[in-house]
Amino acid sequence: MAFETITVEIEDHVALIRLDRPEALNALNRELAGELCQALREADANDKVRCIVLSGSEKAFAAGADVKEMARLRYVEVFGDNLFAGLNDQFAATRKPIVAAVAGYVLGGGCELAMACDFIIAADTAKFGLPEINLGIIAGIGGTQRLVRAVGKAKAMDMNLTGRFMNADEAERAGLVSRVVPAKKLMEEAMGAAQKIAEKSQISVMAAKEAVNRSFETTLAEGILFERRLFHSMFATEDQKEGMAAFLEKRQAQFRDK
Ligand code: CO8
Repeated sequence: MAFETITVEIEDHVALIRLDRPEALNALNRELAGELCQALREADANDKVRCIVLSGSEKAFAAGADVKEMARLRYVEVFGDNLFAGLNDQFAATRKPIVAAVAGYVLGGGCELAMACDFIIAADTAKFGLPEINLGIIAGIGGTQRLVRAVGKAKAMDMNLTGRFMNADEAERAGLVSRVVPAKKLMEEAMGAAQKIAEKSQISVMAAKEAVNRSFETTLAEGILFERRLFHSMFATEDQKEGMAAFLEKRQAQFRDK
């Protein structure tokens, strides 16, 4: 289906979803949130898609939630609508990996969206920040929670309380992003990473994602047990047999997601 605020292309098993509200630096409004949820749901359900890349433009991944839309809202409306709760829920429910490819402004809800992805590849032009504090509000799509887990309390507090921006180098040093590349190479790098993931057995990819995400929700002992059980379960798959046979026979594995 045609979307108004995002574009979706599927190429070689990778769904590339781009935020597309250039007039507002891709600010997240309710329409965009709804369309993004739908696109993620559809990509997750589409057998042709094995990995998802979420991106914006060269100027902005997204400059936050749409202040023009939010400014007039009252408590009863944001509470009643559970504003943006659906986005967090949809990211949590998506089983295929989501790679964020970000450039330019990655602010507020945009930064939170990037952090909801499985990992972030950043252009050297990326600027990360949680400037909600300047608007008399706080982060509301996970910024106070996920940033602490990504970079630790000191920087997370600094960003949440001062609203200062972090450049791509600082973000990489702090562990917020996995790679920084020249802006011109961003999409090539992100699509390349997604293609690499798409080549693997989807069963082991989804299991690895589930296991890493469990580490945020549980104790180390429980997480290690969860991982071991998933690891054991891999031996019930044909892809484990194929992956190991291919290694021993010195050939490329042909995974069939079975
Ligand atoms: N919302 C709406 N419109 C925006 C936004 C935004 N967040 N950001 C930029 N725009 C619009 C501008 O209004 C402008 O449009 P117009 O010309 O019609 O006024 C256009 O995009 C271009 O922006 P600028 O002219 O400001 O471009 P600059 O290059 O001068 O500045 C900045 C770029 C620094 C990014 C600047 O636009 C800015 O500070 N933007 C706002 C950043 C911000 O405060 N983000 C946080 C928003 S709040 C939020 O994200 C909350 C998330 C959690 C909600 C959870 C609810 C439960």
